[in-house]
Amino acid sequence: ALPVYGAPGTSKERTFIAVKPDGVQRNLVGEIISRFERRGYKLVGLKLLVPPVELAKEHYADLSSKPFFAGLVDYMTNGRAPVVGMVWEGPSVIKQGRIMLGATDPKNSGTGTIRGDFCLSIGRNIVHGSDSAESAEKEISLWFGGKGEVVNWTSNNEEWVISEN
Ligand code: IDP
Ligand code: MG
Repeated sequence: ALPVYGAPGTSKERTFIAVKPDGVQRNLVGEIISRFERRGYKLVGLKLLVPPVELAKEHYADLSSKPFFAGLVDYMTNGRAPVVGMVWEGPSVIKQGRIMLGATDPKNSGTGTIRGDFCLSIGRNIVHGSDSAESAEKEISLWFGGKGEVVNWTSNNEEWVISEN
């Protein structure tokens, strides 16, 4: 059976994308979902939550020594708005998801990317995306590890979206 984190390098590759609290507060959930849908990616996981502090700390564990870490965890977990966590599936979704997001600092994000179109500041960059196959595996397991939280389903569009010939 396909693991929750998918099969990197195949048409079943999966990534973890999240609309952060500022993106939810600014009513950009639909816009961000639409961009992934219209590209042809398939939504296989979706939840709205105020993440527990321990979840946010584990999610950003590689940044724990940074000066902005405490503020980052507070921003994600203080409940002034929830996070929308998603798992998206399709060819090269990890790399393409990052390209669709734009650079970490929106001041360096191109117009046409989510960050380049909708935000201005590195501390309020509205969206998260896994940066590698290893991160995708870790993050999908962390946010969607419960039984049945990621749904395997066949899109009737698939033959019109995915072919190598
Ligand atoms: P990414 O979100 O593009 O993968 P990372 O380097 O993994 O970028 O950083 C994770 C998140 O931490 C960023 O999206 C941003 O919200 C926050 N962050 C990164 N660098 C800074 C900073 O210098 N100041 C404040 N927040 C930062
Ligand atoms: Mg990152």
